[in-house]
This record gives sequence, structure tokens and C-alpha cells, in this order.
Amino acid sequence: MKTKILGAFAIVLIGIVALGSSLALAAADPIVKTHKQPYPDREHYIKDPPINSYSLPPDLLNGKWSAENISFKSTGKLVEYNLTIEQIKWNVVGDVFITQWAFNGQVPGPLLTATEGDMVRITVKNNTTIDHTIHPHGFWVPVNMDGVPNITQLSIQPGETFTYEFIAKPSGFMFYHCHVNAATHMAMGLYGGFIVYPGPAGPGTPKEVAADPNLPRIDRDYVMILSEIDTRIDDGESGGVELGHPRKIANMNYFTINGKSFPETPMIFAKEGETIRVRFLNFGYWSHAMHLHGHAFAQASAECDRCPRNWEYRDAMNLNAANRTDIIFKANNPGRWVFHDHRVPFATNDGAYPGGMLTVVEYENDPWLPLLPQLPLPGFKFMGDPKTANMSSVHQAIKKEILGE
Ligand SMILES: [Cu+2]
Repeated sequence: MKTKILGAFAIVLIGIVALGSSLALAAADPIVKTHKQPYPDREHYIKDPPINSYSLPPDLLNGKWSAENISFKSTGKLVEYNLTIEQIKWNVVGDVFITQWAFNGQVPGPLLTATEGDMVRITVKNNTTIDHTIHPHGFWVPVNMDGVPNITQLSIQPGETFTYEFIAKPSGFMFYHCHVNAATHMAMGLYGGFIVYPGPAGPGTPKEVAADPNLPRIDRDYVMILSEIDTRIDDGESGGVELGHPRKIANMNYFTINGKSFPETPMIFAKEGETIRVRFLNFGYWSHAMHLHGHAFAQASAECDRCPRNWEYRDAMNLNAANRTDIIFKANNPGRWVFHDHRVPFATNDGAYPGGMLTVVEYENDPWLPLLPQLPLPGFKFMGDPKTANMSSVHQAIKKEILGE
């Protein structure tokens, strides 16, 4: 302990000396932003991966768990991602386009993955005229990698590049988002999912937490990130910089799954007998009550895979802002089933039903399908131009009906 304190003093002293010299340089040179790498011994990390352990307060867990029995071995692997931030026009559905700031030109940004114990390096290049950061949400990172402007780092200025580096832990469904003026920048599309797969268990880790023993074999895995859009972003006076004002939350008029509103939302495909998992993240400001027709699903928190998870059977689940959940269902009822927000006004496109946060579970090669009513159903209002819409099979049927193609 004594050595650690002395060490910390030494770092502070070096820091002061370094600060002094950088101030002296700043007068003459343009400021080049750098940060101290949290793992300067990276070479050592790769050669001799350390054991990481973490603990949950035993009083929360009936004294069952402690730091000694939750551990994993680092993989010694470096996983690298490059992200750019640009201003784009994003196609929500049909002919609805809005201005967004986006990671790698898409909303949400690319789905990143790593294994627990990997070292993750994310290099971010800011190609916009506004400053940004990345907050790795749910990760247990060193504080200088937390991405909160002016509290843990200086924000990434236009034209600048910044590198985040941290060990991927714990395993679960994490995400990343900009934390600069977050109320606005999050609504402007700066978010993406990040799956951390469970790593090899470390010594002393009991079998029951080495991997989730309740987890069946998963045949198909889906990720669905829920969010909301206020199309008045582009209206100048009523949108723009006021986007992040709490009064404006009620202006959200498009509700998205992976950046798209129904009927362009991603579909879930299944074959009878398969086990399907959907990882949900609610990135919106409202809570969302996703309800699946025709099936019950098992649901549990996805925020820390190794932490105790309580699986519950539900046919609808409420997901609050920033929460992640796994839902698993057995494909045992063939047909075509909707899966939608039961706050039904959020299953519309600017008030036109059906739309928004609605998708379809469709069984492949299913004898039911030809027997179901031809789409579009009465009252169905197709949003946008079906000629240019990006359609999956159900939507192809609609296209056929409307255009006779
Ligand atoms: Cu930002």
C-alpha cells in the first residue's frame, strides 16, 4: 500500500512537471491533444495477460459471492476500432430524412464486439464542426477513458483524433455514445451497441458464474436498439439547438429500431424449433414496452452477464432509458407475429399506424404465410415511396400489392 501511495505521488509530480512544460509549449505551438495511456505496459499485457477480478457487494448477494470467486483471465488480445464522426442525412423511413451526426455514416453506429478480457482500442476522428467524446457505457473503465467532457477529459475538437483504451469488462450488452451536451448529441444519433462476450473464467470462479448455466443453445441472435427522433431537428426554430430541451421530448415523432421505423425496421426470422435471442437496448428518452405476439419469452438484465440474473417469463417487458435486456424465446408457434412497443402511439410514424417501434417475427418456409391476409391490411398507411424503400420480405409483399411489381 505504502509503495502504491509513493507511486501515486511520483505520478502526480511527473504530471505537474509535464503540465508545466506543456503550458510552456502551448504558447508557441498549436495544442496537440494527447492523453496518458492507461496501460503503458501494453506489451506486458499482451505477453502475460493478468487476472482480473471483481466483486459485487456480498450483502446484496446473501454473502454468496466475493472478489475471490468472480474472476477472468485477460485474453492478451488487442481489439481495434476506428470511428469517424460526420454530419449526415439519415433516412428514417420512406422519404423521411433528418440531419444526424453519425459514427461511420450510420445510425446507430457500428455494432462493436469484444471478449471479456480483451484490450479495446477505439480511435475516434471528429470530422464535424462541433466537439464530441465517446462514453463507453456499462464498461468498468479507468476514469480518464469515461468520456465525460471537462470532468474526465477535454472534448475532441473538430479535426482532432482521440484514442480510448480499456479492458473489456464485464461481459454483457454495452453501448457507447457521445457525452458532450448529451441531451442534444444523443438525439443527434451518436450511439452504438457493444457486445462483450464472456471470456475464459479465472481461477476460483465457480462453475455457475463461469457462464450462464440457464442459457440454452441460441440458434439466432439479434440486436435491437430502440431510439426516438424529432424530425423538427431540421426545422430551425423549433428544433436545432433546442433539441435537448426537456420540453422537446414530447416532440419525438418517429420511433426507431436500429435507426429505422416500421416498415423498414429489421425483421426477426425463425424456423420452428429454434431458440432466438434478442438483445435490446433502450437508447431513447422514453421507456418502451416491447410486446411479442403468440409467444412468451424469458427476460433478464443484460448489463452484466456474470452477475446474478433473474430470468422471468413475460410477453411484454418495459425497458427504461439506457437499460439492456436479453429476451429468449422458443420458436414454437409458426406464422408471422408482430413485436412492438405497447405504448402504441410509439408504434406510429408521426401518428400514422402502423409504424415506429414495430417489427415482425416471421417463420421461414412457413405454411401459414400464404394463408394470412394479403398486405396491406385495411387502414395501413404506407409511409414514403415504396420504390426506394429498403424492404425485407413482408415489405416486399406490400410493395407487390401497391405497385404490382
Ligand atoms: Cu457529440
